[in-house]
Formats: sequence, C-alpha cells, structure tokens
Amino acid sequence: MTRALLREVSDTFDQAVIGQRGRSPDVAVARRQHATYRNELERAGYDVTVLPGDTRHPDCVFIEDTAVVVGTTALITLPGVSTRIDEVHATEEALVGQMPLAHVSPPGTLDGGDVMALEGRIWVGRSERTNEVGIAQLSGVANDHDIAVTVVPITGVLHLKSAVLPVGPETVVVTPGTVDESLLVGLEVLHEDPRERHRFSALPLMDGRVLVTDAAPFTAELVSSNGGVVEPIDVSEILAADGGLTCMSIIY
Ligand code: CIR
Repeated sequence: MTRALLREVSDTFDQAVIGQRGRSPDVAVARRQHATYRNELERAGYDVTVLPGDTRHPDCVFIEDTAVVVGTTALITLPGVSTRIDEVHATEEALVGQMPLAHVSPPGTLDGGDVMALEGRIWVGRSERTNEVGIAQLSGVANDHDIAVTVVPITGVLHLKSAVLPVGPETVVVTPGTVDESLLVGLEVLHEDPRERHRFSALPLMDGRVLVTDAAPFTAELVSSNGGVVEPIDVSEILAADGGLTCMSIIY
C-alpha cells in the first residue's frame, strides 16, 4: 500500500451533494486544503497520482467512493447516488493495467466510503448508498481472496467511514449511536468526543502518523493518549460537503 490516487477539487465543488449537516463548500479554500492533504501523503512517502477534476462531477474529489482495493483486485464501484455514477470512469482508466479489476453492476450499489479493510477482514456499511446486492458482489470478490466480510448497518451518517475511522492497525474511533459496536469484532474501539460529534475523521499514514481533522481536538487527544502520532489538518470545506480524510484517496 504505497501508492495514493487522488482527484483534484472540481470547479463545481460548491454544487457537491450536501446532507443535512452540510453547507456549500468554498472551492478555493477546498483546493488549498486538498493541496495540504496531498503534501502530507507525499511527506509520508506515498507515490501520489492526482487525476484532473471534472466540472461535470462536483463530488469527484471524493475518489474513495469509486474503487475499493480487495486483496489484489480493484473493485470499481457503482456509487449509490445517480449524480456520482460516472465518476468511476476516470478511476478505472487510472487503475487499469496496474491490478486486476472487477466491477459492481446494477442493481448493486456500493460507495467506497462504506468499505473498511483492517486486519485481513472487511467491514461494509449497509447505508443509503450501499445496498444488499452491492454487498453481495463485494463479498464475492472478497471470498476469492479469502477475506471475511462483516455487514454493518449504519444509522444517521452517510457512510461507514463517516462514523468508524481507523486510527491504527486494529483501532477505530466510533461516533456513538451510529453502529452496533459488537460487530467490530477484534478491534479496539475509542469513542468520538461528544463535543465533537461528526467532526472527527482520520487517515493512518504509512510513516506511522495519523492524519486527523483539526475540528476535533479532544478526540485527537484521545487518539494521541492511546499511542497515536496525530497530525491535525484543516479540511473544513471537505467536512462541509460530508467528506472526511479517507474519502480523498485510494491507497493501494
Ligand atoms: C456525497 O454525498 O457523496 C459527497 N458529498 C460526500 C462523499 C464523501 N465520501 C466519503 O466519505 N467516502
């Protein structure tokens, strides 16, 4: 896992799909925040490729939703909101030839933000974006790689990784009340600080640091006191459009 595929912030990012807690993001500020994110990945040692943004796809910066690495295969997804379906083509073009590809097909839907791979297992969120057929198709690819899949129904958030954030090889930060934590078998669970509900996001980097949102300092302190080396960054405009730190890259 030494490469990172990113996609530029689109000129139309202010028209991104926005949920109840969101607001229209500022495109110029988002670009600066995205550049910082990219720099942190490069500083950590990733070989970073950045695909151009596309004005037809306001949400294209959230490239995580378009492909999921399952073992040695990249599963090209079928995003669960119609305006995002065509985002997958640029991702597929970038990954073809680098690893075998598989595809989610209708009536399956799957957003990469619902897929969490840790400790040789996959947890997949059943959400407004990811349906049973998509989960079955993901499970088929995972079975081919002897990877077990656990389905996690999620409540009140967009994706599994809106609410369950890996901060280490077997540690996650969970937003209380969003998932049945007994399904997170084998993982150490920390809880997002109630003062910072839905403001924490994280991405563990290969140099041992954990990128965290600077909007959740109490939760970051919890991760730090649990042994994590946290690196806070400002991604206010990404959070505004319901994104987080995992969603801006495909790490493979
Ligand atoms: C959407 O609603 O699809 C985007 N505005 C946010 C997607 C965030 N994706 C992610 O966290 N994996």
